[in-house]
Amino acid sequence: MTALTTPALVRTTCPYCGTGCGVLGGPSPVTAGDPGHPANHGRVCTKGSALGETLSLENRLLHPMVKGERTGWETALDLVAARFRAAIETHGPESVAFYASGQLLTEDYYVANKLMKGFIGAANIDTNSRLCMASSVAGHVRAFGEDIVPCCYEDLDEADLVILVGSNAAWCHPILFRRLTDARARRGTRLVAIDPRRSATASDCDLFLPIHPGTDVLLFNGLLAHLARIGALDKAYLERSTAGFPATLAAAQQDAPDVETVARGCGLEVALVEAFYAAFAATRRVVTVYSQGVNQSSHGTDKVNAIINCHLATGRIGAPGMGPFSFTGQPNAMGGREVGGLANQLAAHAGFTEAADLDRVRDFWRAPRLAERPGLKAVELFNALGEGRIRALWVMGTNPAASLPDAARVRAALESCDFLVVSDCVAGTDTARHADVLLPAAAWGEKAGTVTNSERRISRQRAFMPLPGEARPDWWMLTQVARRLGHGAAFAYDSPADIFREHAALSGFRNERRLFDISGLADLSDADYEALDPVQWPVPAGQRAGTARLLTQGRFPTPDGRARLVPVRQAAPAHAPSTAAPLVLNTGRLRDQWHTMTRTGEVPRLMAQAAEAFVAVHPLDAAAAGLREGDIADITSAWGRARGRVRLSDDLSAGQIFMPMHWTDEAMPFGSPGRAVNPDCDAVSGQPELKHTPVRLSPVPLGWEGLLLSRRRLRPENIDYWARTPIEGGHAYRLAGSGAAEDGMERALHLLGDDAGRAELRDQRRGIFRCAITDDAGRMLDYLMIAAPGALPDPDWLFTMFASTGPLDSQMRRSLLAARSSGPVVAAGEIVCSCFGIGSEAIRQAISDGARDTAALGAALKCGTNCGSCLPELRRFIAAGEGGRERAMPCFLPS
Ligand SMILES: Nc1nc2c(c(=O)[nH]1)N[C@H]1C(S)=C(S)[C@@H](COP(=O)(O)OP(=O)(O)OC[C@H]3O[C@@H](n4cnc5c(=O)[nH]c(N)nc54)[C@H](O)[C@@H]3O)O[C@H]1N2
Ligand SMILES: Nc1nc2c(c(=O)[nH]1)N[C@H]1C(S)=C(S)[C@@H](COP(=O)(O)OP(=O)(O)OC[C@H]3O[C@@H](n4cnc5c(=O)[nH]c(N)nc54)[C@H](O)[C@@H]3O)O[C@H]1N2
Ligand code: SF4
Ligand SMILES: [Mo]
Repeated sequence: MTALTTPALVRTTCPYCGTGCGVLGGPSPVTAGDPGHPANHGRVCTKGSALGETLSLENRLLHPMVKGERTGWETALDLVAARFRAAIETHGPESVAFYASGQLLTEDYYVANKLMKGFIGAANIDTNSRLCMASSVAGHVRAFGEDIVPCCYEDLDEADLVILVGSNAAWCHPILFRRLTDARARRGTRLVAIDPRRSATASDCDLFLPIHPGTDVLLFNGLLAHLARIGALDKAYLERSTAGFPATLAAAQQDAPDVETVARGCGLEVALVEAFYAAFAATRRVVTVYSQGVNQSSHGTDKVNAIINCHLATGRIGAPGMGPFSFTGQPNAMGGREVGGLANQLAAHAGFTEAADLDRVRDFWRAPRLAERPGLKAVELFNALGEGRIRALWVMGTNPAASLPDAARVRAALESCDFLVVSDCVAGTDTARHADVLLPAAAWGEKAGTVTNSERRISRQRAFMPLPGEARPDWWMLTQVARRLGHGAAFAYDSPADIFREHAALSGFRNERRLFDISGLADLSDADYEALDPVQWPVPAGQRAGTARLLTQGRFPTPDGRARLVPVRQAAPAHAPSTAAPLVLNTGRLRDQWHTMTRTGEVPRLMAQAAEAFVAVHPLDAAAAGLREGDIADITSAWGRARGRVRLSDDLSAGQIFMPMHWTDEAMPFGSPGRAVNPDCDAVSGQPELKHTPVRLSPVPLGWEGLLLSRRRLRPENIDYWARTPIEGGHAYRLAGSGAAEDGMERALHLLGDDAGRAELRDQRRGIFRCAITDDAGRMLDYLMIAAPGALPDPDWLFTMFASTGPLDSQMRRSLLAARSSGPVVAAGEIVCSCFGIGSEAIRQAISDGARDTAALGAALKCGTNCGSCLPELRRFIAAGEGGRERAMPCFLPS
């Protein structure tokens, strides 16, 4: 560890998930976990451990661009200001909008929000947090009077029962899941998963409830009714600290008169429901973790309140080891909520409903025309864009063409709108393609500011690399535009520290009730800010230390100091399956990818988990649709279409399919599920229902398939189906088409151009084609093979050959043309441990050779011994093998 704490290493924070791990960044560039950070104590997951591999400038946006032409900052900023000013003057302030991101730093976010709400004078700033945290925010506000996450990470260590609802933490918050499985090993914490899908998390929990999609409200209403029935409520707490209990219980009882009704409605065995209810009733230290299976629903806010109701009714909140705990998604999802980045919030946890709040923010900002009503929420905002009601839009730090629902419509709106500005770090994104102006943003490692994680902990992101090209931080661009719009005095910031101090001061300004208060940090000097240690809010005036746990006194930031139980009823999802669309499409994340893959999609070892977009299908549904493993399927809904490679899986029940959210047209056209996903939103939070869309599956008829390895980054637009994967030394392209193999050859050859050093093998009759292109020194540049569908060989040995930089010898050429490795090929199977590239086949072999636990697997293969993110999957292999010692399957059913 000493090597890691040399002065050259800079303490910063991981730019991925809301766990908010401390990372040491160095100039070499190296990255490692920061042993001194309280969120991770030095650990990092697969994505965090590969951060050093994402710092290349290959795909970066390095200069301002106007209509595809490079320009200077002055020209670009003048144009942005002129077009925003023109729209505001002609059509009013509500004709312009910002669409921001939980990946902005708090300082960027604060400036964007202040400019739009305080000085442009409309609240049309919304953020991708609408797709992510909006239902949790709304649920917190309904229950607590403010967007408060009461728990801290120590509660995960100290709980006796942890319920994960719609959270695949093993993949999405791996370091927090490690804390949970460590707590289980240390003190016997029991873990329950509630998810329609046997995710990596569900398969590593002690009890798994494979709930029918969208029925969480019923399950938790049933829990409340059950707790009342058996006398397990905390009457004193209810009386002293809450309001709304009788109506809430009545609603719950109407939904769930008995356990059998719940079991039927949720599609669960009665014994499973009983086991879960009994565990909750018998355990005081219960933490309920929830994430997108809860939030991304047309009734997401009700799901949140159904969960919180149970904690309030039993007083299981505000003490060690207990409470409702919404895991935040993005690195700064929480910071965005602090500054008020959502269109229905104002700033510093103030909303639009109270005149005093408006006055306070207006006075503090000295804002000439403060927005006085909420703006458009993400889905509405893009509808307005498509209808021409928004004339100028600035998208910063997010990729809505891929990540919003009904994405074909979003893409059309981006294309047709009057003026689109996109600030991003990378050049090619599905959204950037439509931009009039592209502004090059400083990336992680280059920019500085703060982020807040799931437990309200504010950590510094610090720069450890110089700004490349003409890239600039987002706060700087916004400030420059604000000055050009005539608001120079209010945006006279010279550094992130200036902005942070103002944000901290606003949080304490005439603050009588709100818990979000970091005014203790308002007088940080530049040096203090530079040295700021991770600290949990609130940090009220006169204080520098943070606060770990909130709501500890049974007092809430509501007018009467009481929490609200909210009566909720189970309702149907926005759209039910039908004969035209009989399957429910669920979407979510993979362990090794981050969102639209702009960074993780460039790292070969992170692409090893899945090379192409896929659709996980139950064998019965696949058979019904005429699909086999490895086929390509179209996924069609009433809104649009997506495409993926079929993976048979019984981790979902028949009737449900799952697609990862990560692929975009940059890596695989139609690989994003976004076009197919329905745009219905939760009525309270405005969060879209990204986890539940009725679809049908159909096979894509194929005449040929191909594999192309190339040093070049291509877009094989002339091919029906293609998917690009980075590999050592270049890129691999999976290709396929509906025509005859010969047609495939011609199309693929067209991509390669006329190169001299070419060796070919062509067999028209069998539809086989192979071609290797070398440079003058005999080194491989491109390699192409075409075969009948399903007949391509395992490509791993080819990748190895492609990675080597030496010239091809005659034996290599022969083996390339024969499409057969000269040495023995050991099929790796699906890669499980991406740190060491260990696949499922080797793991199964080691288990049948006698490995009985993850330690033995690690000793034999090294898998799981670096970042440990694959330990949940390794336990699953162990459990499935013979004589497995570590449990990874439901086991606390009543005997
Ligand atoms: N590896 C990785 N980690 C990430 C991210 C990433 O892109 N990659 N992104 C980050 C972000 S921004 C976010 S928001 C988080 C998201 O983190 P999670 O919410 O944990 O991840 P998801 O895969 O979106 O969805 C979680 C689960 O919800 C389940 N689900 C679907 N419908 C229902 C339902 O009706 N009820 C219940 N109970 N469950 C349901 C899905 O099957 C899925 O397993 O991850 C963060 N961490
Ligand atoms: N079907 C489906 N859709 C989903 C979800 C789902 O589960 N299913 N989940 C939703 C959720 S929870 C989320 S959070 C969203 C995420 O979706 P997006 O936000 O659209 O995805 P990202 O790929 O993270 O986009 C971030 C972009 O910002 C750029 N960037 C990174 N850092 C900076 C910076 O500092 N400044 C600027 N200007 N740019 C930067 C990156 O290069 C990238 O292009 O997707 C949502 N969409
Ligand atoms: S769990 Fe992984 S992705 Fe999330 S913050 Fe930590 S290292 Fe980064
Ligand atoms: Mo998210």
